[in-house]
Amino acid sequence: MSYWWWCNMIKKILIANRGEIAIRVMRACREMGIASVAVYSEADKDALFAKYADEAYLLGPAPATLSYLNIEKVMKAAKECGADAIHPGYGFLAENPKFAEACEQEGIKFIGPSSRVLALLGDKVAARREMIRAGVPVVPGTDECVTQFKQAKDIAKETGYPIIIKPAGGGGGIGMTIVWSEGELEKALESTQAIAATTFGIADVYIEKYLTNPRHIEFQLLGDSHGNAIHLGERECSIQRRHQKLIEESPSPAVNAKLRKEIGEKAANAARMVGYEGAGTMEFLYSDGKLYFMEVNARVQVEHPVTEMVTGVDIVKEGIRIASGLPLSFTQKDVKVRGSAIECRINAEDPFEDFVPTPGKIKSYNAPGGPGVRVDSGVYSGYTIPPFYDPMIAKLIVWGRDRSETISRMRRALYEYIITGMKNNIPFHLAVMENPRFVKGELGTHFIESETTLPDDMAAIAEREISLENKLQIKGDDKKRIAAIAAVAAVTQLFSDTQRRNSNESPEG
Ligand code: MV4
Repeated sequence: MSYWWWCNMIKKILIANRGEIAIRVMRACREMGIASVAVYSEADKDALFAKYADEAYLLGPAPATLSYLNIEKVMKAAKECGADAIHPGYGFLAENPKFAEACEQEGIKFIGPSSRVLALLGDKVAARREMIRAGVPVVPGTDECVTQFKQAKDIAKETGYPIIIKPAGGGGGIGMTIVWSEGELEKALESTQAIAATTFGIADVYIEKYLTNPRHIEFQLLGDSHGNAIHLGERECSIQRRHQKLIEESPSPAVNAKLRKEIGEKAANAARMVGYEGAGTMEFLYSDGKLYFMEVNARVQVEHPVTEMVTGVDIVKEGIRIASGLPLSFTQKDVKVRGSAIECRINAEDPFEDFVPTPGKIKSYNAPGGPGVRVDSGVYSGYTIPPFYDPMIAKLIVWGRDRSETISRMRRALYEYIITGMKNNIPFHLAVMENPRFVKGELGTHFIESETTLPDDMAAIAEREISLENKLQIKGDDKKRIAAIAAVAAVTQLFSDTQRRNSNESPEG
């Protein structure tokens, strides 16, 4: 049964975002025969996404508040170009109910959930309550916001210490306080409320039992406007630093088919219950074999490609179909998780210097390829990464028949990756791909800080292996070049020594 003739198929999409995710959406548009419109800031004039689009509008100066976060400017561009829909990507305005509402009022389709659903899920206390109602297991704690010390004390007595106080208007780890004993509670409650008020404009906080070193596991969901909702299995995102994910994978080494089905179906059911439209993610903490709901991310996420690799579903295209009023193009029983996929976020940051951002000009660039390799990026050789936004250069995603093949393939792809001109975190990814606990799948949210050998491992790999970049004598910075010449000289020496030893003839002939 084909629905195209009665649905209101989108013809032109404005992408209210930048970088790789803007290109990801435009790729879907091109495949679907939909026109794409970029909006860009003065800092992004030369960015690939602004060139890739069929049309491009300058929004304003580099600071996001004057460009990508400015609802009026984005709406003006959308009206001017005659877009019938807006894709928000991730970050910026993606989960802003006011932005979704502005689209609804202008009759421009917001590709994602309704402003009502965004507001509900943006309130973390309301979202928790809704999930409890839907039968999703949540972390033990409150089902309403906590205002009084007495109230907090009673809850903490029930759950036991440690506890964590979280802002109701927050998410993503900002402004949370861990409390280890009752003595610290009153001060912690007051300071968290104060931080919540200044950061999110709402002083409301809630309390959960604090789980020590849990795994971060999230379920990918898709809901349509016909009351269907399905899940695409889970991703594990435990490898992160200061709430910035660095490596994600699907499936999680900790989740078996039974747990996936049980939690996936509960998550999809909850999405159906709230009337969720589009792509979304339900975040869980995993501890002692159990999954506990934390929050919903009402958007397409950075790490969505690992799910696309193992399920074969194009999540972005499906989101556009849903926004056009079409039903999901498949059912839950069509979904199969096949093989294993890992994503490494390649960032312009120095892993040897506490991951400080290193934006700047890319002198030369060669992305990896070959079997099972996907690169989602918005850069090119000669492009300068601006300092105003996040320093992600690319996402390197690989697929393999099993996790072990995926890890070998990732190591191979990282070896192929050439980015010169600025420091990047490829040495970090190489070290993790060799880490014995990572290889065994023993992960937790404190992985990076507890794997204290990682800095030495990074240095050791750089010493041991001559990079492809150095073999090709592509100029990085000078220090690296000198080191490379020395390394090549050492290997040449070793090689001739070995040859001499293995030869029957004496070196003198
Ligand atoms: C927690 C937790 C332990 N127990 N909640 C941080 C990000 C935000 N989405 C929730 N976060 C956490 N909530 C309870 N009850 C530990 C974290 C946490 C974390 C979670 C996911 C990924 C990385 C993390 C790093 C530190 C803390």
